[in-house]
Amino acid sequence: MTDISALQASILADVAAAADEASLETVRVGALGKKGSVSALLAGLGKMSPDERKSEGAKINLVKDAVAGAIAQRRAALKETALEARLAGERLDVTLPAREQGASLGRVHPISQVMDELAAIFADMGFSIAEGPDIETDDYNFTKLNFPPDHPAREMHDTFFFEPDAHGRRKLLRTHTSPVQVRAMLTKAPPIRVICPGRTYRCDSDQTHTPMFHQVEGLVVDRSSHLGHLKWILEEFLKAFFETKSVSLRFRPSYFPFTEPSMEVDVRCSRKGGEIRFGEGDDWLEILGCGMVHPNVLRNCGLDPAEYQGFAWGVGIDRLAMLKYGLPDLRAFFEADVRWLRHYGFRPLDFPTLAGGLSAP
Ligand code: 2NL
Repeated sequence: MTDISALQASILADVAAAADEASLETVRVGALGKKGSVSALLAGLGKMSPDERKSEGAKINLVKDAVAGAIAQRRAALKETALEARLAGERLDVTLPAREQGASLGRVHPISQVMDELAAIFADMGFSIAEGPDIETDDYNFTKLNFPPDHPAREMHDTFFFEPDAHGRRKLLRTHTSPVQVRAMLTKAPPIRVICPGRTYRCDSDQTHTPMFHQVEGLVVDRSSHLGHLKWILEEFLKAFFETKSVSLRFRPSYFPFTEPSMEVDVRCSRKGGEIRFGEGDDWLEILGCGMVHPNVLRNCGLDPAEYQGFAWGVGIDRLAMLKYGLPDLRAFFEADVRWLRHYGFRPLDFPTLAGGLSAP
């Protein structure tokens, strides 16, 4: 074997043996670099006779091409292997359960938890959930709901109004979620079964009132919906929500502009040592307001009261959360104190289901 072919064989062996791109580069520099072995042969051509130079030059160039080709091939192979190894290492099984650490970091606010519980309870009874804007028109918030023009809720000191527009119309922060039900009646054909949870606003701020609070309202409209249905739904709702075998309810006559008749509902409870329990005792706690949808409201929302009737109710979510989870101070709900949330919040993956138990899955 000539020196040249021995050199070629040795370089090709080194190329084949290079285990990664870095060692391949070392082989390349050692052969084809400025001071490389093949480059040294080429540099030696200058000292040769023209004939020698011609035959040796051709041989050396063949070696150079063979080496360069082998290096390119090896580099491509190494790149592919490296990519395959990376892909194998980065493979992610998205069906694995979330890591405990991530799941234990955040907390679900009690209000969000209660909203999720309400969704689970009412979805099971065939209700859908509707949402609407926080900024409403006077028409949807008051007029369509049968509030007379001089009703006190329309005063500046009760409701947050925006500046009037060019036509003198003032938008406002909705004072209840009823406008969402108005939108439902205007856009859907009965039978209607919706619950509308969301933020609501009133100019009110003391121990038990915050300017922003949360409400859930429910609405059922059909040809023959009646108070019997309403009572059953409220009973099932309160039983499921407070996770008690039975509840007993007391309906007292009341007044709302948008219902007739209107009622306030008390739930039987016991109060011992500052703890409220439902489904037992001789005390009563006012929990919600309800009634049959006023014929004017049906008419204002495009439904013929001679054909359809319905019932509705409204309940404060914040108070529901306080009662169920024993949270003493409403104002702490909105202080965004992470220590409070860490204590009273819920684990994010423990979302409520009827089958798994609402609050203790
Ligand atoms: C309460 C009382 C109530 C309603 C809300 C309603 C909505 C429409 C039509 C008729 Cl669109 N009624 N909602 C009815 C009765 C009572 O809320 O004390 N909430 C905290």
